[in-house]
Amino acid sequence: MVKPNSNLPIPARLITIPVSHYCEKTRWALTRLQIPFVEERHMPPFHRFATRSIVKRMSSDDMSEAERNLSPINRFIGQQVGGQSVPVLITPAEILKDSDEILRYVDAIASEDQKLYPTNPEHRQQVENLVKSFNSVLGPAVRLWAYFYIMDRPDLLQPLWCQGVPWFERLLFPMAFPWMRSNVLQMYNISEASAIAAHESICKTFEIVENLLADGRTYLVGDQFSAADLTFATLAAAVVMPVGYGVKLPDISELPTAMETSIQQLRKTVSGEFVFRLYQERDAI
Ligand SMILES: N[C@@H](CCC(=O)N[C@@H](CS)C(=O)NCC(=O)O)C(=O)O
Repeated sequence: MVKPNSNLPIPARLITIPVSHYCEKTRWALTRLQIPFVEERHMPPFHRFATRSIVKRMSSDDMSEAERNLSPINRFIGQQVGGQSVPVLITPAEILKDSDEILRYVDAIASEDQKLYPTNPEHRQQVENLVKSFNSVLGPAVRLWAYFYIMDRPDLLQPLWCQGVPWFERLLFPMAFPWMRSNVLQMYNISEASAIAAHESICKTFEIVENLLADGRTYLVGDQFSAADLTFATLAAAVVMPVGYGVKLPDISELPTAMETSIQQLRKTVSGEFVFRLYQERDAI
């Protein structure tokens, strides 16, 4: 659990699944501005119980595409539990239900030199476009690809889902895992074919980022670290496994061989090196 800065008023609550890259994005953004927050980590599916108590139960119109993919029985069970995806940030004034909303909240508090969204309209538009594409294409592709390899390795998944969660959730992992596995495979439409397509899509995004960096710039847009860099670094982290990720990741030698090989290749790309550099400079940017 991340300790709040004791000089500041009531800390916000950040509800997360430890390994989630969308949660990592918000963890980094909040830490960067030293916004006091307490991270409440949950193992899936217990995050849904945690978010249920604070977020109004969703109607079927509000269902995400992932939830629509579930079998009727799993969707029914999910609807009885209610709740929603993480991250969710509860501040004294409002509840923010999406990583993008959380970044904008952070940006509203940030001083001029720490803004994640540039004030220059042209740069801002470029950041908005990149963030949108990373959130909707890269994030889901990375998750699908990584889960394809580790969903049959509870020994690898257990620490990723359980670091810092309440002890009883950790104890329930062996019972919850088989049901969660079937849910995750359905929700994210995971198969060998979709994992191959996801990998292609990851490589395409890496090429786009490499082309942007080709002129020697330090950051993706303008000369300042922005939401585009933050979103790229965190959403791509699972395919390059940089040092400094917010939860302990396995050593890549423990991963299935095909996964390890891909990670080694992506690490050597300009975009992979960029992710490593941003993580290395994380405390200074
Ligand atoms: N649009 C959301 C996506 C968040 C998301 O997909 N969260 C995943 C974890 S990576 C999640 O909570 N999955 C479990 C669930 O939907 O219950 C955001 O950016 O906050």
